[in-house]
Amino acid sequence: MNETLQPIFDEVLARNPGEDEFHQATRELLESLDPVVRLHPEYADAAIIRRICEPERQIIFRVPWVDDNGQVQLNRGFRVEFNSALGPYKGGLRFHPSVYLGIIKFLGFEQIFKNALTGMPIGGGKGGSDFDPKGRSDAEVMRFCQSFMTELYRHIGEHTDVPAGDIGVGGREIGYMFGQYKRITNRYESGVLTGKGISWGGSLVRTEATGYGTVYFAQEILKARGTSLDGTKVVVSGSGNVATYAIEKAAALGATVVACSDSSGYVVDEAGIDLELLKEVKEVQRARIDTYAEKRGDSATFVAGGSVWDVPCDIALPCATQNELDEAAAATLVRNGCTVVAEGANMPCTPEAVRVLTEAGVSFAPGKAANAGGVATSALEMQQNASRDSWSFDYTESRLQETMVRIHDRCLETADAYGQPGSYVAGANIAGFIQVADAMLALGVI
Ligand code: NDP
Ligand code: 2IT
Repeated sequence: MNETLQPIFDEVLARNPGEDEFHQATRELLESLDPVVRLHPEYADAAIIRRICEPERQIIFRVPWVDDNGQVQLNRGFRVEFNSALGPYKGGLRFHPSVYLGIIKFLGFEQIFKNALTGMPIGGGKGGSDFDPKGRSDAEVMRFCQSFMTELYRHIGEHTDVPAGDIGVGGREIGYMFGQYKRITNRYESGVLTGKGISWGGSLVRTEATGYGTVYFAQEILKARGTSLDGTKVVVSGSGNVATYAIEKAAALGATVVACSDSSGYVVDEAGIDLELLKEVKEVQRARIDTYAEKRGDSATFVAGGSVWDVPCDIALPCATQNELDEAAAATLVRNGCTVVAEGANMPCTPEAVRVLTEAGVSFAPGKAANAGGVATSALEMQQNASRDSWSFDYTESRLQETMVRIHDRCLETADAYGQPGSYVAGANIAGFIQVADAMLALGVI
């Protein structure tokens, strides 16, 4: 890091002790900004980078709720409103036992630049709780969501802060939270949350958008390399929302998806993952991934634990969680001839993995570019809510696809302009940063 950026990073470390994932995300961004600060001293003069690394507001709250046995349970809720230079704070809510302030801050920080790349008028934020929905009844999940929203409602609004889903938060949870918001405020304010059900203000394609968008991004990378998805072998990690629809779109574009996973292990299915069965197991039964292999019969095997990246593939789509693909996994992918890695999840590749992939000539697309289709379609949901309209599946999907093509091209053009041809990391970080930085300069010292 250069002499302007290093002290800023040192300040981030000192101000945010123990928040490893937040340090990782800020370091990765700052490492891309060397050519930017040389060309634009005005950013340093206005302390833009220092201000961008400090959330505008951080909210932490108690979430008490009563379980099915009548016992009082206690969780912690978070909402980090990171940057509103481009629009209302926008970003998902994550319910997972690993959630603490450092995870929410890394996600909120990434969201600022991802949202800028979409070209939509949305700022960056993220929230969640250390609540673990696994094994909880619908009634318990509802009571938790209602308690969570009983505090969160006072901080959000269609012009203020618009949450959505992330790990552990899907249509069911958004429904319970929207219901409680509506009850407390006595307003049918559709635009306060995205990822809503279709019959009550949701957008077609939002459910599919992150996974589809990641595959569209991979398709653009392959085009730039003079090839296509057709006939390729793909490995996807995870088996949640993003993974499911990445599998669906990759298969639709002619690839065979030979493996996917959850935190218990992975399944290999050389005949190609049977999507209907996967949805039945994961979305309807909320079962573990070994149930898929049991029901699938001969073509599938379940491997307990282990690394899904051991399965040979041409294209790898990490769609589970942060730091799930490390240096050793990257080396395995390279050895097996993988040429493209596109992040459906947020920061799934460790910095060492990114280095191994890049040095081997693998095209690597960071999450803030490759998974931006989810939040971009959330912005389309907000547009539909604002105009009390609802668009067709095909029209909405065409808007998603155009957005992914535009982000892809903007990354490559920006990387070229700043002397790092072919680097999606440099392109995404620099293009996203400049857009937010220019808006912050215009808005004064706030
Ligand atoms: P889901 O909760 O639907 O699915 C998460 C999947 O990842 C599950 O298969 C889960 O397995 C696995 N997983 C989660 N945590 C871990 C862990 N610590 N170790 C191993 N596996 C894990 O979440 P989403 O699909 O929505 O999110 C996946 C990723 O995509 C996240 O990084 C999220 O931030 C990112 N993302 C999501 C967007 C969206 O629109 N939903 C948009 C952009 C990015 P298990 O069930 O065993 O925990
Ligand atoms: O990480 C992400 O971009 C999301 N979880 C989606 C955010 C959103 O507001 O749709």
